[in-house]
Parts: sequence; structure tokens; C-alpha cells
Amino acid sequence: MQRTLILLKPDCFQRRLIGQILSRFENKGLNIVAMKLIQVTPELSKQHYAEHADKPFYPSLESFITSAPVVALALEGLDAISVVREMLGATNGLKAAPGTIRGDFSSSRQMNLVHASDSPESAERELGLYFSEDEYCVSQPELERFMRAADE
Ligand code: 3AN
Repeated sequence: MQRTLILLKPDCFQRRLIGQILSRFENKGLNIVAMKLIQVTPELSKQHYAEHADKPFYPSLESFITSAPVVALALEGLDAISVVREMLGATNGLKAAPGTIRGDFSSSRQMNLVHASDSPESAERELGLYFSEDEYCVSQPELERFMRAADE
């Protein structure tokens, strides 16, 4: 089992797409194990986007991610990190395949609706930025036995 950090970004909040995007993760069989609505601060943005903090586009990225609330959530599931990245599609909504979340809802590189961790190392680091251990609610969903076999 893996955990991954998801952010439903300000464009998702403003466009009232949070319910629809959450449904796609629920429908896939991923479990929500932590979730909250927060305002990202400039400090948190710099930590989250540490790899981009020196790039010319960073000021625009920070201004966007701090412009409205985001929903931060932790999803758990088998191969959750790569499964969610596949569900999102390419970073640029114009290039994301139809059927992916960005392919279906975004026409932008910046306003691409959802962030998801891209590796186990990123997931561990990013989950630590948004959640403390006592914020996780782990339970065995009743439907689990209809979502996958016991030995999968
Ligand atoms: P992903 O969200 O698919 O993990 P990242 O981490 O490469 O993509 O990029 C995060 C955000 O940084 C993008 N959503 C976009 O807003 C911005 N970004 C990334 N690369 C560029 C670029 N070359 N020019 C402008 N903005 C960029």
C-alpha cells in the first residue's frame, strides 16, 4: 500500500470541481485517509515547490497557489502514487490525454486543477508538510472486498 499527497488547487475550488474530482478518486477505489481545506501561505508554497523556487515562473506559481483555498488530502491504495499520476495526465492540460482529469477539465499548464506526489520520496516529504500523524483516519472500508481480491 502507498500513500500520496493530493492538492485540489485554487482553480478546482473556484470552478466548484472539488466534488467531481474527489469522486474520480473514490470511484477508482482509492481510500481517503486524511483531508482538509486550507489556505496555502507563501512559506508553505516555497516548501512545497522547493524544486521550482529558483525558476523564473515561481512568483506566478506562488501567487496562484495562494490565491484561494485548496483541499489537501492523503489517498491510500495499491501503487497509489503512479495510479493517481496516470489519472491526472500530463502537467499541461492542453497535452493531457482525454479521459484523464486534466485532459477532461483543464486547458492550462498552471491551472491544471490537481497536484499529486510523483515518487515515494516526494510523497513522504509532501505528506509531512500538510499532515501530522494524528490527522490520519485509517479504517478498512466495507466495500474493499468488492474492489480487489484479498491476495492483490
Ligand atoms: P506536476 O504538477 O505535474 O507535478 P510540476 O511539479 O513539474 O508538475 O509543476 C508544478 C507547477 O509548476 C505546474 N502546475 C506549473 O504551474 C508550474 N510549471 C512547471 N513547469 C513550468 C514551466 N516550464 N513554465 C511555467 N510553469 C511551470
